[in-house]
Amino acid sequence: MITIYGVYRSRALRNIWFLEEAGVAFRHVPVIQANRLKDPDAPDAPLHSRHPDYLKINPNGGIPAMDDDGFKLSESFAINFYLARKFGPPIGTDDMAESARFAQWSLFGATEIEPHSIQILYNRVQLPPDQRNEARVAEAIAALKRPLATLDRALAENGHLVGGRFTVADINVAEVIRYALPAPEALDGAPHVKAWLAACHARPAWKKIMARREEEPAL
Ligand SMILES: N[C@@H](CCC(=O)N[C@@H](CS)C(=O)NCC(=O)O)C(=O)O
Repeated sequence: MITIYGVYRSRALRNIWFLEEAGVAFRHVPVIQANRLKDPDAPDAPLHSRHPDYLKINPNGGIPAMDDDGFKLSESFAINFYLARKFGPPIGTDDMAESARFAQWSLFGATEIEPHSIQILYNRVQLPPDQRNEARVAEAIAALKRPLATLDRALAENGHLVGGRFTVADINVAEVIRYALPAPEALDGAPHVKAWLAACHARPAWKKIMARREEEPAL
């Protein structure tokens, strides 16, 4: 059985979304980010990303991680590539060219989008208000213009990134675009991205995991 380590309020959501879309039963261990705890070393602290027991699963100490009957894997996108291969279509694939396209779009998301979109999340939502910096948000919005235009052109064709259907590529890229939503103006020049993201977030699997995320203690 597959175990996913990591709370819903983390990149574990990418893997949980995949599994829900594919209808795969899994075990969930809600490892929390150590930096969200007041005292991670307290004896009653929940299992967290820097706990020695968790470092045996992911020596780098980030969430998510996966264990599939003893096969341990970290890195959210690597886990989704594994799941895509293991469970195949429609969310994954058996086809080498589609697999390569999954990697192309996911790495595009990880390298061209996430470094900027996450600055929007930090500086509009996650940092304490006195540490937020609007100049960083403006820089991020400017830096996102080119990759968002590329994504917009790709989505204009048929509303999906690979194979004309909803796949792991949509999951991985939608998850990094989501970080930009605290600055909705970032998507102003990208109508197809907006429509695609709304369709991704209208999916029953997404609604289900968002409901579970809301139930999770915010701390
Ligand atoms: N590149 C990694 C990033 C993992 C990561 O940094 N996760 C965050 C939560 S979303 C985390 O674990 N932060 C707390 C920590 O590093 O201790 C991935 O995509 O899995």
